[in-house]
Amino acid sequence: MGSFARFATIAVGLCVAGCGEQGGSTAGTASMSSAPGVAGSAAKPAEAVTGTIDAELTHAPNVPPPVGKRPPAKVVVRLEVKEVELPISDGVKYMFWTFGGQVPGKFIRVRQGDQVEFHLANHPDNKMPHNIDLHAVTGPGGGAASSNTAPGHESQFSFRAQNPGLFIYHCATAPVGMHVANGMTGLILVEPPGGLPPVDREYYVMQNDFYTVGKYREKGLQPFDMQKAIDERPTYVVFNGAEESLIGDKALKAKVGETVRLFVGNGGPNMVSSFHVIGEIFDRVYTESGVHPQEQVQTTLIPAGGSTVVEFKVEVPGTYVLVDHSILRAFNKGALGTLKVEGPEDKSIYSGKEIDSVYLSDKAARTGAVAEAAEADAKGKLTRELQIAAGKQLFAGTCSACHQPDGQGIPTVFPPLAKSDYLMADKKRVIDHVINGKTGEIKVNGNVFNSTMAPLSNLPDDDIANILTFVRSSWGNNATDAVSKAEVAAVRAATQRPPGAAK
Ligand code: HEC
Ligand SMILES: [Cu+2]
Repeated sequence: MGSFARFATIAVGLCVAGCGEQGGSTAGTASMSSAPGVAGSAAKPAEAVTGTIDAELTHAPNVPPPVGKRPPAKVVVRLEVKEVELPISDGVKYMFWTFGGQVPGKFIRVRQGDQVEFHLANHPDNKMPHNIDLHAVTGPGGGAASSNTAPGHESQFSFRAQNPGLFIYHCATAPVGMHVANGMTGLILVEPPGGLPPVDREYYVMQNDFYTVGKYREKGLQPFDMQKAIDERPTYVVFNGAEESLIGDKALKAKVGETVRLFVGNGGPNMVSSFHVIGEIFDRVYTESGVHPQEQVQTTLIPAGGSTVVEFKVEVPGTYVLVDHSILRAFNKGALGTLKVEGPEDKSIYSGKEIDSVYLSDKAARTGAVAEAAEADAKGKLTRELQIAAGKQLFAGTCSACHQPDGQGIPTVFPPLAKSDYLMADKKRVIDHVINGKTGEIKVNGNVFNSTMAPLSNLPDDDIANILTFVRSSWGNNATDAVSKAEVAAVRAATQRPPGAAK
């Protein structure tokens, strides 16, 4: 987004940072692998290691402080594997296997030339053996064979961080796919001597795909589905281990004029990410975390088991949406996060308005009510009030794009749900319209509509029940009863799928 000259300066800056201390050649010949004689490669004799540092590790989206100008050191990394039940979506839980207690694994930041002493602990309450394969390690298995660790035990190995770059680490215990699919991936950054050029904000974002027995947003504790994983049919594709990990209070933050650097990993196990930030153009992308930045990129591919570093200056305030631009993953599997930028507007760059529920969907109005209703339901204590609160959140984005946030619709185009005689006349018919859509002439409060509502059969039964309970009790509709998920399930069960349609 800046002038060409600015990039030239930064490119030189990177070479100074990345090559200067080792007196290597220009950035023009450097590469992430160790080409002999090239700056930042392993071909030179190792620099002397001075002192011992206990590595500070961070949970996403935070990253540890830069290495700065310090010389290579012995760095002690302590990481503990914990098997923990955590939310993956509102009201949906999953038994994650984690490096450090959350997904993704804790961020590790070292300097090229550091001698890393790695301690992998496996918490005594865990059920599984685990290990770690760091792509930053030069040597067979990336550390995996040296770190097989039973619950209650700890392993230790050491390696020299030879190559600069942003590397994935993951568990490589059989069945490997299952360990990775349960969340066992993280990032280790190996900074070049002198460190990366300073920026205003740095964040850690990791994409993963998850495979649950229940469909997307089916509530409760969801078991892992190995067959779906083998078939590469993810139920969830999310950033930082949960659908809402970068939403609301947890949005990434920046101020107008600042440069943001995202360290983005793709832990897979299966999906390749088309990483994009809606409303931004990446000034620089270190494609696949190689040393040569590509410039002016809209969307960048991140392989499974790979990473990228993107940098961009934010110039106008508002909400920027991180997505996997395989776009149904963003809107129907969860691969959506936000960056909130505050500061003065610049109407010459952008005159328009802030994004609304169209992009954020029901997350725009997230209140925690969906999870609350699901928990109450699991205990047999669901009330109509809890359903209304959950339905109100889900209505935003799911239905409001057409029927409008106040339920008034748009004359001649989208019928009103507010004070709708059609809506209130037949509960079963309305459930059927949401599951199966509706085409053709209908009369609402005396006005004729002749259009099409697409089926929303992808929504789980309880979400449809809660939305309709809300709608039938709002804006002058005065239902006194609720719509139950059993009523929705009954309509769904009676629905004939079109011949050949996917189940
Ligand atoms: C993409 C636009 C769109 C979305 C999203 C949408 N609808 Fe509709 N809806 C329509 C249209 C158009 C009609 C009229 C269909 C016709 O003319 O046959 C309609 C009709 C209806 C009706 C019957 C008429 C009335 O006003 O009482 C109900 C009830 C309804 N929708 C509820 C919902 C609910 C609940 C949701 C969210 C779960 C939803 N709709 C999402 C476009 C939409
Ligand atoms: Cu494991």
